[in-house]
Amino acid sequence: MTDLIPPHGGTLKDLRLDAPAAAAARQAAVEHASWDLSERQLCDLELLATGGFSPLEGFLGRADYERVLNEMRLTDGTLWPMPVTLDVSEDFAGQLSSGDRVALRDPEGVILAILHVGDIWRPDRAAEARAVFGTDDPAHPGVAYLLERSHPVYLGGRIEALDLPSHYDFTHLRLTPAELRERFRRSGWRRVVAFQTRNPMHRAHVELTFLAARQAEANLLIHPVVGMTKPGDVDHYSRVRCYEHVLKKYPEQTTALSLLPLAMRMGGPREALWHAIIRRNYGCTHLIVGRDHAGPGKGSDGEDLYGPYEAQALVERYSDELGIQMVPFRMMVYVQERAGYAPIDEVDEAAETVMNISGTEFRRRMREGLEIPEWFGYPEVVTELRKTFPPRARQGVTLFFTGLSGSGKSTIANAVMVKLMERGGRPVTLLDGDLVRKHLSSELGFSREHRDLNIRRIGFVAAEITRNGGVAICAPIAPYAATRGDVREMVEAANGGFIEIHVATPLEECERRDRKGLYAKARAGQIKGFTGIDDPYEAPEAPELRIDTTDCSPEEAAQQVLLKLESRGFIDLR
Ligand code: PPS
Repeated sequence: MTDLIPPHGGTLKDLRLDAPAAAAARQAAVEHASWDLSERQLCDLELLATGGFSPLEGFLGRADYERVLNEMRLTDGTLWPMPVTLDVSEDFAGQLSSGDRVALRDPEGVILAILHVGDIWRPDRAAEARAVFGTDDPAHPGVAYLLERSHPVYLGGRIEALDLPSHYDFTHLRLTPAELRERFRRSGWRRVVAFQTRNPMHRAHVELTFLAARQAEANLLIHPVVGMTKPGDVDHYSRVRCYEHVLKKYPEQTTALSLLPLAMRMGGPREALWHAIIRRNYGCTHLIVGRDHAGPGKGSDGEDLYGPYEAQALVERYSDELGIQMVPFRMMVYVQERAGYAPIDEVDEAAETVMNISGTEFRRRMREGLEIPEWFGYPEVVTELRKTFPPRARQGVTLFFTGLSGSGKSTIANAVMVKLMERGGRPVTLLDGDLVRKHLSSELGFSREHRDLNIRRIGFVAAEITRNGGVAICAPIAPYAATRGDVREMVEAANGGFIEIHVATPLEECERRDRKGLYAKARAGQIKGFTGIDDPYEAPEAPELRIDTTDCSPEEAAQQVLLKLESRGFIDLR
């Protein structure tokens, strides 16, 4: 096999200043405007600084940006498929002119780089989405980021890096392009095939990478992205622990693991080209491009946004100028008769039995604590993932009671709390409306704005309790549907359950009980903006449970909640 590519990938543009120059630049920075980098910008800066984005020397200026959008090239003609831009607010951009310098800071305020401002412009972000991602459908995570989260003005310009963003996790695995090249050189690795991933690795991935390395007669680099991946992905801490187990499955001295602090855009074909250039910069000679590489999933119409092998086709088209070769791969499946894996296009599906577990099915089995067959996953990896995704019976959960004042929320919530404490097994916290207003929200009143703030605070605390495996029982009025929806999102993002219980006791009954005498005062005009009287209550349309306490005792209501928890798998009553 001929070596088409010089080993270890051409000239690196390392943008870091030496120590004395960095110290001088840091001192001079007191004069500059300061910009606090977002999570995505921090990732981009790190790859710019270390040369992961060579040949870029900073954030793209306007002419480069436009040519990248239209032709995937910088103005000097170099292939570059992805805009790497610094987006800032209108107000901040208003203070700047071309020629100024800006101190770019991390969230703690540490100056990481100086930007020499060149162009300042207001991009058409929807047009950018269509050019880069082929769509402006916000179901595409890259589009959603661009349209909903990025700032409206771009700053282009050269960067001088003073420090890399600090990382305290897995520092032994965070090799820069120069360090990785050096490691390959020392080990005598002249051909290295990189495997890009944002998911935990199972047997199929190991088989695929093993075959790819054999085919390319190369050593293997597992090079997972640990910057930003697709929303909803497994967190990188859990994934890296899995990769460390998987590394032991390869023959010794053949395979390395290093982490890539890239912020993915889920840009499919363009992103695959970008990944190839980045891996070339890291000293690799080959990149595996599989099915649906860097795929964003489905659009709002339920159709796949890119074809499964579109990324391979685009990388193939530019193969002459990339400086790294693609190892294209079809999906690997388990073939029962062979008791082993094979690329799907090499299987005779009429004569052989193909087995596969989709990502969705895998997640379902994990959630329900079901068996994961050994042909699919390594037991060590499954055990690791089970720590992160315990079965429902060990997950945290939020019980969110909502309803009018006097509807019975607190009474049922207290009864449920006591029942759960009696059973044991999970820590239980009650965030009752009145309790929260005393301890968390004592300065708030009952305007819409204050009620929302109150509910969001409850949501934040409930999400943290849920994340850590506890049961959070909340019982505020929470009159607004949109705010309740936000709380649901916060809790579900914390790897736990959210059960909304509408305590639907009618207003007449609440008013008849009037246990605190507040309805009488509200009717008399002594309390203004009282929920149900002169302030709205938006009843939930599809709560997990609805209870009217008019003819139902607290014990019976609590029992309904426990049965709901059981039917959802969060507790086992038997
Ligand atoms: S909210 O809307 O969810 O922020 O309300 P919450 O924190 O649950 O507080 C409701 C309790 O505050 C008392 N209270 C009022 N409720 C509604 N409207 C007005 N204007 C109001 N003023 C005081 C009332 O005791 C509520 O308690 P519960 O337990 O619901 O009866």
